Amino acid sequence: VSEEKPVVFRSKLPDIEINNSQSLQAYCFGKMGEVAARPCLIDGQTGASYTYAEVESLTRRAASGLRRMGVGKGDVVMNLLRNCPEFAFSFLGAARLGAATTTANPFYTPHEIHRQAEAAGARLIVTEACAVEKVRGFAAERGIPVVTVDGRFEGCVEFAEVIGAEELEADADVHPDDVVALPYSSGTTGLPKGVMLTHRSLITSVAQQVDGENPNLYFSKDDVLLCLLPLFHIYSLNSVLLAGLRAGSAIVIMRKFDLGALVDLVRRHRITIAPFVPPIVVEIAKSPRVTADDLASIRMVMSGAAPMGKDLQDAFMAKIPNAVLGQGYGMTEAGPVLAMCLAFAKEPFQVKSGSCGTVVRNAELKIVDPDTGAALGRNQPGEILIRGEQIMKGYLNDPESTKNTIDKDGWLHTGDIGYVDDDDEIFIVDRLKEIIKYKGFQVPPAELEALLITHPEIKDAAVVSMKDDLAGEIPVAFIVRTEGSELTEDEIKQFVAKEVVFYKKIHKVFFTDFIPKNPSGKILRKDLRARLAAA
Ligand code: AYL
Repeated sequence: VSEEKPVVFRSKLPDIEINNSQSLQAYCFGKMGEVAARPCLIDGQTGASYTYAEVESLTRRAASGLRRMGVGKGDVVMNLLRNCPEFAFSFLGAARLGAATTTANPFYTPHEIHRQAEAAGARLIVTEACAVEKVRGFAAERGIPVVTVDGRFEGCVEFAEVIGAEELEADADVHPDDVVALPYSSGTTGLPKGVMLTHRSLITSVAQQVDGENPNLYFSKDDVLLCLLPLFHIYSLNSVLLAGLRAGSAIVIMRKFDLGALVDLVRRHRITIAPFVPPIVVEIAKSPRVTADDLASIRMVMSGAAPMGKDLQDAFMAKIPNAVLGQGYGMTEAGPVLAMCLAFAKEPFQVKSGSCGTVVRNAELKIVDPDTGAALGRNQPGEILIRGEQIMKGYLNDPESTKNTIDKDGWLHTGDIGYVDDDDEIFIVDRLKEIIKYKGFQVPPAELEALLITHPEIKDAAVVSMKDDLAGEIPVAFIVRTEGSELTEDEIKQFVAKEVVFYKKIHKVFFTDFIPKNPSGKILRKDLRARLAAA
């Protein structure tokens, strides 16, 4: 009798019971009895430190302030912020009201901000000096109040005022399927869409990481987490802030990346856990300014959001011999974590360099042939699918895209190509979807193409990724000019740069006579990437 090939992959850790019918804030502060007086958030810039009891109280006060400004159940608040404690107060305050938070990069251009605020139906915007001018006019036109965390600006309300004296007496009743976070992601195709993450999905995702007798991602009350990655991105919001709160760890908030400041914070606060993305790992690995001594307190380095190859992983480990270095694999729509390095477990497993982890517990993972949909066995690369209560409820106001991403059996299609090896470790080898990842940030080609063809001298355009040592990938454009046009590469680059955040800039332009497309008009990106490889 031949043994049946396993087609559904599971964690090596047993499933646990997850109480995901409570509210996200109740879950995150679930261990208040043990941690009330311990440090919770530390502002790396000012040194201000808040205990768990203080943070909980501040989120109740933020809730009553937001309610006074008109925020209620089912509403959306936009956090347009770099990392700061107020991000957490506002996010959890809104959650207490039964409202959701949509997060965006404060360095977005006005156009990018307005588009998201509009699509998400933002009722209030919380922002800071660097973005105030970009939202003020838009917000005034639509009667949306603007709150600022770092100073007084005409027509805006200071966050300190929102955090009034009184606490919200009781949280709004929430249903587990109510949306609490609304990050934007373009998923496997097209423009950015609102990803509806519910109380149930985020509780499940955090529990899959840090709960249980042998948590997959072991954070303890004695750990000090570095919160350097932007909280407007789901990686940091979920795996650093929410997971850190749940575990009762201290979280040191860093506003912007700088190697010197990073070393200072690690030394001053004895940071034990450092969540990074590959470009930061590269920079630290390469910098002679950062020594093993500087990083001595760190026991765990996480990397995610983009591929980290074996060579880089090995080079970095030489610099930080006493720490475990591993990867998490996530996708905003997946809640976001699909897989986590099992060497991060309380009772760690042996893992291989270059792997992006093993599927999280309480979830199922499948690898399928992208053409036939047939499930594949071990060591065979195919599209990665995930199922479990952590995945998104769907895209906001977009049932069509939702249907194309989550199939009728509840499997979420990632658009990533990978395989599961004999030890249940996942290796990502390619990407089926069109998204470009610049230092882990999403660059949606469809957005840049739509922008490019608004230029009167551009007849057709296609944007694809090109490999880059520093950023991982960079966006480059193939352009068909209109008859007689002498539009230059620089003019095209500038045209785009004016309209988009820095990481979506076009790095190279290739002029061509036509853009290869299939009969239904879909751009054949593989052909274009092949042209790049041949060039
Ligand atoms: P999004 N290795 C290779 N590619 C990765 C990895 C990884 N470790 N992680 C993410 N990606 C790619 O929505 C992959 O193509 O979310 C995936 O579909 O901005 C896409 O990035 C998703 O991009 C964690 C660790 C969250 C990672 C994340 C990733 C969130 C990025 C929580 O603990």
